[in-house]
Amino acid sequence: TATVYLDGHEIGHHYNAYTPFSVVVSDLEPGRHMLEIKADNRFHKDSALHVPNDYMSYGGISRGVVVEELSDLYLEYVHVKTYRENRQWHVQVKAAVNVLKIGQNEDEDITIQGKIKDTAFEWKLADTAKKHYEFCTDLKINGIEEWSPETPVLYQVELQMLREDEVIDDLIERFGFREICVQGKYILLNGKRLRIKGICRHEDHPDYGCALPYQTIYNDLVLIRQMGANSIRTAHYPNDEIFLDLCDELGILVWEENHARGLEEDRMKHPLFEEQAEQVIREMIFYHYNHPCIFIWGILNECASETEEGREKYARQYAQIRSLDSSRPTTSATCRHLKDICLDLPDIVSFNMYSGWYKDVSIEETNERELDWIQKSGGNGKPVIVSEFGAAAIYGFRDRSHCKWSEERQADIIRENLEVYMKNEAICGVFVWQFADCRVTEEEWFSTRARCHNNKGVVDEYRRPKFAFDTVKEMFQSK
Ligand code: ADA
Repeated sequence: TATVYLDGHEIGHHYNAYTPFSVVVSDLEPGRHMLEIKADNRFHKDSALHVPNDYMSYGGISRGVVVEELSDLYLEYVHVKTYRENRQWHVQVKAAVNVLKIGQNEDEDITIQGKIKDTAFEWKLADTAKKHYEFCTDLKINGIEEWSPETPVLYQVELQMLREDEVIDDLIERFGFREICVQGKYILLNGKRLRIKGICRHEDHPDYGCALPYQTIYNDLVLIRQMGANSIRTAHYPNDEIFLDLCDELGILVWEENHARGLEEDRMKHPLFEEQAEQVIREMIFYHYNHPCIFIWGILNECASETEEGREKYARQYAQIRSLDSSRPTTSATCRHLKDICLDLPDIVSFNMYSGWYKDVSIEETNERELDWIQKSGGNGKPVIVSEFGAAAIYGFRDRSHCKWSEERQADIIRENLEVYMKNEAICGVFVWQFADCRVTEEEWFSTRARCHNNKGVVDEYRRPKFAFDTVKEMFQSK
């Protein structure tokens, strides 16, 4: 939770650590001012989402702070949606202008000029009688290169707002020409079937907590690309925009999800749950809309989707996502095996399964039973993703008997799972749990998490590869 003060007066308050927020202050006198931001990571009775968990809720300011001088009219956002119609690429550009001083520009000519490649467009602000104006234009663009993991080509939309001939604001955003569709049991990227070879990643590092600097994020992505992965799941919250910018540039597909992990029915009944969960979705989509790397919006990892109360909230959140962005499919990683009552709601069915770690069961039989049940319980004909599987290992612990917690056993279990999932035509993607070992909260988790870490990383928290790193690399690069 962040509280923002200017010259000692509270001007803003924001719950949740993972999504951006902004505060506009007008009529500020020129001169020196004091901007203070108070970050509070304590678990609190008014917090429905931040609870003791299998990841760390760090304190401190974990995202960038930007101070920007605005004119009395400013461009609030620009959203770019790309799609193809009869092989012709279209760009739908939506933007908004906010007016801080109503009626101050009645007789002035206010124009918003836009440009994508060599295509120009223009909007006129008829008056400044309202606080907020929205614009939308649909353009046909030729001669572009599509964005994909193989060719992550990026373009810019450039807006300028002019009062008479003076530029009073501009806004430049990057985007990519790509289109995500669900067709039967397949996810299509630009019309081609995707096979997701993914890994789940927490924002966590022993030197930086969750506030990883650019180079550290970049190094993670290089390692993940070396593994032959083409996708990352932001378990279990929206990620830093530096991460998303880098995934755009490196062509790494991202499943981004709202902030929730393992909230049972009683927690989903928290009086502030809906308000807080839906705020994360609103801010996640508002601020991350233009990133071509994001191909799926996820919600509510392993929450109470086996209950009627839970179903109602899942349904609300899927509907909210679709109302904010119709260009990306939805999903949720479930662990309510053989009892989930929400599989008819998302576009893609995803499940977490730890065959071979928590339960020494046949991976093949467990998978066949799960897939059969999904087909009969609302997921029929939909794409299926195994959103988590894996095992723990303590870095450097070798054991010739391959006992549990050894690097050998982790590699064995991951290999056996990938052999089953990657050859199954009903499964269009997998996400290994997880990239790096990460801190967990001591409350409620220390006893089952050696070192107060979730040790299922294929690299340890210092990014030192375990045997499993090589196993994932061999399997991802061979198929
Ligand atoms: C769940 C959960 C992950 C992690 C994992 C584990 O699937 O979604 O956050 O806790 O289990 O390590 O057991």
